[in-house]
Amino acid sequence: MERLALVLSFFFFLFLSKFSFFLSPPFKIDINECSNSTWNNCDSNATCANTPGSFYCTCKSGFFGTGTSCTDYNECLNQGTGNNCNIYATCTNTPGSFYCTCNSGFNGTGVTCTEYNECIGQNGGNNCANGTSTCTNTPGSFTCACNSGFSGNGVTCTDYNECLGQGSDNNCANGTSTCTNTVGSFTCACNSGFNGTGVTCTGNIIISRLCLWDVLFEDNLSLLSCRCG
Ligand SMILES: [Ca+2]
Ligand SMILES: [Ca+2]
Ligand SMILES: [Ca+2]
Repeated sequence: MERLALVLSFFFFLFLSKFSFFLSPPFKIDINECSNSTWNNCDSNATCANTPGSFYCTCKSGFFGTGTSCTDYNECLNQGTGNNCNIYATCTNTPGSFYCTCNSGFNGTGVTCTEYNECIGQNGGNNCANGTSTCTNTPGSFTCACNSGFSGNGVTCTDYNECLGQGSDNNCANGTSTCTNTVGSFTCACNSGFNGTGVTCTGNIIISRLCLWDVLFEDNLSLLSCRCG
């Protein structure tokens, strides 16, 4: 009988030692390992959860791993859940998260980015030459081009002298009119003795016998300026 009591006592002790965490004091008090970082081995980027007799670790949002070791997701490389940055934004990775910044030429939160029109002076506007060039809006930027009659890079534009005979820069009547350069353009005026727009000039010539003699025998070209009369 004493032997049976001894065996029962042994098994009762074994039961208490194995399953006492289910019981309330005074049998055994559960230690909350999560209440002190030195009592658990969770990563600094993990959340500790206490359980009866133990604990477990779960990596925080933005991290992956076992819980005792957690690594940041680089959302900008589309790890984990990726990122929601706009196609016109730049993604920057941070520990546990990321952020989006709209690229130059765009306004917004980074998740939404709206192109703005520098040509109507928004956000500092543009640096096109004022009054002598034309601004053209482009996605994320703008371009400047000198207006007709001006030369340059669009940021600085200077008047073009069409009267210097550069190619077909002016359409003044050749030989019978005079070209005058103006800022951004030019004018043509018929020479003295000719009538017209300057682009076309008609000579008001009265050919006398003397003049005809001059034209025929001295200088054919003088017909244009012959105003004998
Ligand atoms: Ca991250
Ligand atoms: Ca733009
Ligand atoms: Ca000009």
